Amino acid sequence: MNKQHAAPPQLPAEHTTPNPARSRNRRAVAHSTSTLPHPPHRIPILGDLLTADPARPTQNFVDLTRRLGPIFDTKIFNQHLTVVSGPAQYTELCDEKRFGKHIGFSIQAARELAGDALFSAYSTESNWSRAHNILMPAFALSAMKCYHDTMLETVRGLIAYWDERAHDGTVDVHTDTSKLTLETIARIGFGYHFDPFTRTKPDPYAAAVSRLFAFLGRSAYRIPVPWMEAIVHRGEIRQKNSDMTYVRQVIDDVIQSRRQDPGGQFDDLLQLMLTTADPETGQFLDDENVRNQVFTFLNAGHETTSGTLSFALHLLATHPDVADQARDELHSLWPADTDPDPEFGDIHKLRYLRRVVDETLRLWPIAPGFFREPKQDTTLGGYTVAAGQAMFALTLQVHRDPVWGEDPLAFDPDRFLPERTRSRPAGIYKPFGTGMRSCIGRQFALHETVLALALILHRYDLEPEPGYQLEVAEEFTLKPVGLRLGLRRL
Ligand code: MNH
Repeated sequence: MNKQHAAPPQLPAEHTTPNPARSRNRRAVAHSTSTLPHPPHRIPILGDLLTADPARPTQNFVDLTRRLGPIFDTKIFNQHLTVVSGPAQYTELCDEKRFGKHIGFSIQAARELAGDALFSAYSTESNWSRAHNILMPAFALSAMKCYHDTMLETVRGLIAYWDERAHDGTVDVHTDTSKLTLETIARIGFGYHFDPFTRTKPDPYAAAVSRLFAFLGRSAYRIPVPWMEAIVHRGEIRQKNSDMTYVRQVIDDVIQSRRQDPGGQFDDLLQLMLTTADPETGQFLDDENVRNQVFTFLNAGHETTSGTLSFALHLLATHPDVADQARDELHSLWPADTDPDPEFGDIHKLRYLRRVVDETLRLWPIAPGFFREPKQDTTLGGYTVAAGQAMFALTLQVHRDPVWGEDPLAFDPDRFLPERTRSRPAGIYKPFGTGMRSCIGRQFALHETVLALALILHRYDLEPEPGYQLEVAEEFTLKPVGLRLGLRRL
């Protein structure tokens, strides 16, 4: 069905928590979008549906930018979305005094599964600040020390798995990086082991979780009229409901057994959420919210990091000079003929490898943009924009703007040398979003990514598949399609 774009229509009101700002501003919104440039061939009722690209929505926005400029309007049925892709306007859109996170479109769909957990909460909901205050310390750079050993053990699981496959043919990169990152966040999040590298049958919990994520990813492509959706997609919806019941039950069982064992020694995120009060209000998170947070971490914490790893491996395989330079750095820590035993502090010594990751997230920001809305009626790029208006900060385009220099599409990790970073305008590099709603898991993702790449590069030579052309799919996040690499033990 070819009828949608990046931003699925909002769920009807009964599925969502009402947002007073939105209903108040509905009329102004319709008016202010009418003066913006928009895609050609717009028609009544369907809007820009016929020229939209449901499979590659944000890559299509990048193409549209060339024709429509730094700020333009798109419309699918009655849903407008203002796309902002000029570096100057993007930087303005990140001004927290005038703009904030917008909960609409796909994030509304996520609320059905994750409620008011960190990612999908309105900034004004008390559970947002409560969870933010409780969890921030667990995601500080210093906290990564506690997770380092678990991350290392999980990466070693992947390495052992790849060792067995290294001599015959190629590996399915994204499937395997996803196994790695889901396992890492499940262990660190709530002490759950999927054991994806040793089990022969799929874990029923992992299978349910991955079907739910896929369901969320497809929400843009279902009929936006609830009673029609219920009929046309009844099989998929029945599966979603039973998966959701099962996942809730598993998480609730873990929560219950923790509650019954208050003296037990656990040091995971779940334990922190169950035993820590918000320092500001003295309040605890309730069980339903804790369950939603666990589910959110499993989701937010794994697809993004696995995408980063997959694109980095593709770029390293196709730029052997960069891979060699990264290996030189690794060998200065761990000689080529040893089995590395990375310590927490080692990860921060790998400055070149970190630049490889930064540059990967520039060219392929796994979260290709984020939603914003004006706090009050204002102007942007010479256009009036109304309070509550749905806007999209198109990171994917800003990261490729000529402001990055001569050849913005070239993969050049040294762009992130401190002196070159200083010579660019600030505020044009935002792979982790912006302001108070930016990514809480940034240090977590960077530590895991650098650690995994270090062990992989130290052990294997990466061979691209002859003739492979990178194709990028979108399901909220970007991911490479059909990426396979040959691994040769070094
Ligand atoms: Mn993460 C928010 C990108 C890894 C947990 N993340 C965001 C946002 C971006 C983002 C962009 C802002 C979204 C918005 O404005 O609507 N996140 C990433 C990327 C990676 C990543 C590119 C990996 C690379 N994120 C992780 C990991 C975790 C995590 C790992 C958890 C372990 N992210 C979150 C949570 C939020 C978030 C939770 C919501 C924070 C909030 O709104 O308070």
